[in-house]
Amino acid sequence: MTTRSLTVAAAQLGPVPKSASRPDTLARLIKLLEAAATEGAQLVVFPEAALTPFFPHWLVDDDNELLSYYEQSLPSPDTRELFDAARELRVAFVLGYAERTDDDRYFNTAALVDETGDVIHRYRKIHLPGFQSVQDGAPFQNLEKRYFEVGDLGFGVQSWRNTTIGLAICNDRRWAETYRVLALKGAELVCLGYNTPASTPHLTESNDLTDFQNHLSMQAGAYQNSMWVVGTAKAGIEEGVAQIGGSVIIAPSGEIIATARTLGDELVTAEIDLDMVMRYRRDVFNFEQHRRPEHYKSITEPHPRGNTR
Ligand code: CDT
Repeated sequence: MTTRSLTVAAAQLGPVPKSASRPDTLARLIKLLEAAATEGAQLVVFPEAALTPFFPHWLVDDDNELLSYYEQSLPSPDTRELFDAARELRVAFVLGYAERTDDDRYFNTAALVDETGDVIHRYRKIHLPGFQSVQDGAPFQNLEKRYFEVGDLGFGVQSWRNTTIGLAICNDRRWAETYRVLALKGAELVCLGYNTPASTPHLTESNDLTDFQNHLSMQAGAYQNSMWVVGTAKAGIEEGVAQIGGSVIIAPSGEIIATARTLGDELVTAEIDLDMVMRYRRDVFNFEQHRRPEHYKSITEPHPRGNTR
């Protein structure tokens, strides 16, 4: 009996400084794509906001600077070479980027681009962390709620080659609903990128747990929903903010089968057994047989002594 397998790669990036030109950054992505092709990868996952520094980490006063971080089309003139490389190498990729729409709406977006260079699926980040306004005294900001709208495309899935793919972005990975909705829609592989500070200014007690909680979230999501997860970091010290690495490929068993060792540009590649998804979904996580949503009662009314006092 043949198994369905796929070779996937997490293409971790080190910091992208403000001073880097788009062509400089794109050249790094293309280099990783070429290395992935050499290793036999069919799908490469780049980080969240892979083309720019993670600008929500500071207040951008200058409108021209702010607009320079968004892509108005994909491929844009600045990113076309990456799409051409994918077509030549016959490698698909997932790219996180800041999106500006034709009617001037702004989203934190990821696109799935197939091996012919066509965008076949798009996801706009739903769980935006951080704040609308500057937090005085914080060592760095997270102004995602200022620079992006909440994604309006829901959690969709896309059939591609021999599997079904779902996308998520950074903070989405911490929320159980992300994986469950994607799993219920049939996703076997979740691809996500992240920019995660090594410390959390408003929850310092978790500072030593950042790497642990990063993997915990994705491993739990993978296991509890019987899916593969590829998580890719933008790592290292970017514009003064230290970001974690730890890019991973995680099996439906919840096990990490490959992980990054550095905080720089690094490729993490593995051949994955897609049938493992069905083996787990036929048994422990047979949603049809064991899941009981009709018994969960109302989830819309929190207990009066709920989670915020
Ligand atoms: N980019 C992004 O979503 N970052 C958030 C920071 C929150 S800190 C707990 C993340 O979830 O990694």
